[in-house]
Amino acid sequence: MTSDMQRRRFVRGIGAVALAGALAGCSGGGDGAATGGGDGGDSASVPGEIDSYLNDNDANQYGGNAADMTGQDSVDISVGAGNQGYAFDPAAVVVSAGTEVNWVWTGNGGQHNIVADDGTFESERMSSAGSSFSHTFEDAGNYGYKCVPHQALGMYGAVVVE
Ligand SMILES: [Cu+2]
Repeated sequence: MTSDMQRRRFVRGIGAVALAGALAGCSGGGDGAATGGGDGGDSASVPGEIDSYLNDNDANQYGGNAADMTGQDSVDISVGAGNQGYAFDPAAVVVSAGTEVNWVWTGNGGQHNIVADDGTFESERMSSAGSSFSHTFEDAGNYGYKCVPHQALGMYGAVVVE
């Protein structure tokens, strides 16, 4: 039952994006439904559980909102962002179920990895620019993760799957 509801919401999200795209062409103004076409798009609110998780761990680059990346087949998150390379950018994202998230290393900040708190995904430690790690989120839920080498420096992030 839960998954039926989620599937319906997912389908509706796709429809809204397709419709918005058809209507808006490449104008992109307005405050309509999920546009999410490019980087740095709309922001979305963050579930309390994830907001606490990121605040409690002093997550770098987290300002209380998530990037709304719903309705996309795949999204990119930078690994090694910020002045010192100890951040994920965006630190928090909201995606639709079925989305592939690609973490892409900037080459800054030394060795990083991606480790989900609940063990759902875990990458190798890598440092070279262009290295990447992907995970497809099939199930709705809140997924907090961190870079183990830099967890004491606030290198935390989260993926919220709708
Ligand atoms: Cu790191």
